[in-house]
Amino acid sequence: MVERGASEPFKLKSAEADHLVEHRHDDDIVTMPLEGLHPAPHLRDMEHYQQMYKRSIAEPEQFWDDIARTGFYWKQKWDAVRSVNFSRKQGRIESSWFIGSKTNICFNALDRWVETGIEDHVAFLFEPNDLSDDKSRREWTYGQTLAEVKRVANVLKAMGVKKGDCVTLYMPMVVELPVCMLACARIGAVHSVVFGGFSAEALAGRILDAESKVVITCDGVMRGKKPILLKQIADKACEIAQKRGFAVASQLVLHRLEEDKSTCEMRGGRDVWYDEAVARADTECEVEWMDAEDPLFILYTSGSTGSPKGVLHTTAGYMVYTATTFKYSFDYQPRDVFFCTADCGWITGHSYVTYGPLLNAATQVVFEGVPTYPDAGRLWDIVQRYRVNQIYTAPTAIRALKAYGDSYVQAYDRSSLRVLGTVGEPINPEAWRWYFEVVGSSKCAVVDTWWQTETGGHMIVSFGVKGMKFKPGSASLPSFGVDPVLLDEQGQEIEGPGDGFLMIRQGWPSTIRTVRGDHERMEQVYFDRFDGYYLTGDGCRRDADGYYWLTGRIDDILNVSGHRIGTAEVESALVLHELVNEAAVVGFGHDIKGEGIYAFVTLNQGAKASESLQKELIALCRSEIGPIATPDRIQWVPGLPKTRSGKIMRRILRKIAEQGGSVKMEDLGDITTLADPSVVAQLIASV
Ligand code: 6R9
Repeated sequence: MVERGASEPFKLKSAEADHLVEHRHDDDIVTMPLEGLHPAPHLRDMEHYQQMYKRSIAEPEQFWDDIARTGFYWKQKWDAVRSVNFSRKQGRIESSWFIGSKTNICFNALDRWVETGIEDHVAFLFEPNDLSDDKSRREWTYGQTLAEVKRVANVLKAMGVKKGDCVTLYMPMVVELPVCMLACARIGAVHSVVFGGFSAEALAGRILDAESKVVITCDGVMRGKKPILLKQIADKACEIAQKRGFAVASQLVLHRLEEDKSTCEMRGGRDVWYDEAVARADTECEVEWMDAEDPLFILYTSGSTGSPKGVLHTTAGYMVYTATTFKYSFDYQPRDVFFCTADCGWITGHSYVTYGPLLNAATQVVFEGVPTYPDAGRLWDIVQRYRVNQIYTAPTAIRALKAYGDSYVQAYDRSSLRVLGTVGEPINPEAWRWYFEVVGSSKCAVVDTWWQTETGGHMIVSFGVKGMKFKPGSASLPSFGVDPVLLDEQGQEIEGPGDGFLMIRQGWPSTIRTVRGDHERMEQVYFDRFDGYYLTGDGCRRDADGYYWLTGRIDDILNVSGHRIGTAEVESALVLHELVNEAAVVGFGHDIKGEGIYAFVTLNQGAKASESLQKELIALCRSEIGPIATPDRIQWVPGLPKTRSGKIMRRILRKIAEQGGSVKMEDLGDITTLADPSVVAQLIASV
């Protein structure tokens, strides 16, 4: 098997990421509409934001001490607020917060509220895939949620799960998913949620890496009109793990399909139905008091090299940061109804479905389906049905819905909305305007939130505060405790306006702690290139008003519909085919997805390109990774443009992917370092 080709070291490439951000202007300003403000907002105005922000940077320890002390329950208080080292020259990279304290995030999310007597307050409003499925549509109070969490926790204990063990969750977007996450947290188990769209191969890799003896899954789920048979995929993943010498001991299986349970194959001694086990389980379950830095979860995310890495977050810092950002970014107020459309398989679902909202005693909608089923009005039907105050979704969804026209929005009452949140990729101004004008009737704040799996919570935010000047397409201003820095190629800090690598100078409470099983990899990826800062992997521009404009990844990570996919992962899948010699994958501008996947493939001697081979390669990407990794285009090429040291010059491929056969040699920049410059003309000719 031929290994995928390495890339040149990352460079700022904002010009090539232009498709993400076309038509963005510093002086395109929309003032925060007064109608969209709560009468008693958490942030009174921009001065209040500035004052709090400045304090969070100047006196971070006092700032976070105040917030942590007043907003949470601690079994034991901390001895020191933090200990952070972002410099490899100074030693091991570390980030520890609320050192010496003991707490439990599940207790803070549930028991705390039930103990103050608000057990009847609604935590979740479950909205099923099918509009007419009234028997599944239900409310979960804080009391009911806590009771269910305790039972699930006891089931896990009975399966032998102990503090520190990892449990893999492969589930649809139903309330039982956050319930299972909280059950893990309650007993000190570490959860690893794997998005239900990942393949058996991808799931197996994550089960193996985490050494999960217990997997929680579901017979299947309808997403729109499509059934997804999760249990079958989980079984296949267990088989793959078994072949590699690892046995999954138990599967806890939720019953969600209409079909009779008997249609789902259960293996004796290993598989247990969730409802049956939970019904039998004890209703009392003490919480496990956790050290501040005890692991809470791992979440696998794509990197620019190798297989996805297990980003690890711990207990106290993550808890304090997600709760605080939820409150301020969305101005969440008592009795508001929040609605995040993200799946818990992504970090957004962790921080802003499971943890942030519950830590604020919030009420939120959990939606099982997709925004276009039964039609493109579904999200607005939900907004009207539950009188949603804050909606949080991704630019790719906004663009997709915009394409169906305004009538789907206008058919519903959206007057409850105050905040329109966005996350996942830069939002293009056209989508921003539509969100603001059509969805929000020019009355709501558009809160753009830039952050990452590794940062745990919001980092750069366009706060919907009185006096805020929104700039469509700019993530805008740093959140509390976040100190962004732009560096040039030489590692010099850029003062004032400029374009550079986006770095974060000082630690914030929910900084990535490590990559599971490989602290060295974590140090290398995020702290090696520029000593003393956290490397975000994004390029960024700061304008004269101090607003931040994200310009796309500077590494080999694609952002497809707001989901991270490493080009390396797709390339590794493609080269598994016996006829493929080499593959190079780049992104290109895609109207709905933001970025599409473009694969350049060279075949082995004698092999012939064909439509059926193309289908086989697509199937391979889907089975190795999942449908989100399906290449949009495959181009057969005689060779790849490589430097003399064998590195693929991806910028050439990106230009071709973007402009096709019309690309001109003179637009490609310096190609003299290529081992064989004649490859380029052949590449263009083969489009
Ligand atoms: C939360 C999440 C992180 C990468 C990040 C950046 C891109 C996310 C963005 C954004 C511009 C925003 N990104 N939000 N770019 N504006 N508001 O998406 O985490 O899946 O780890 O992806 O997504 O490139 O580096 P994750």
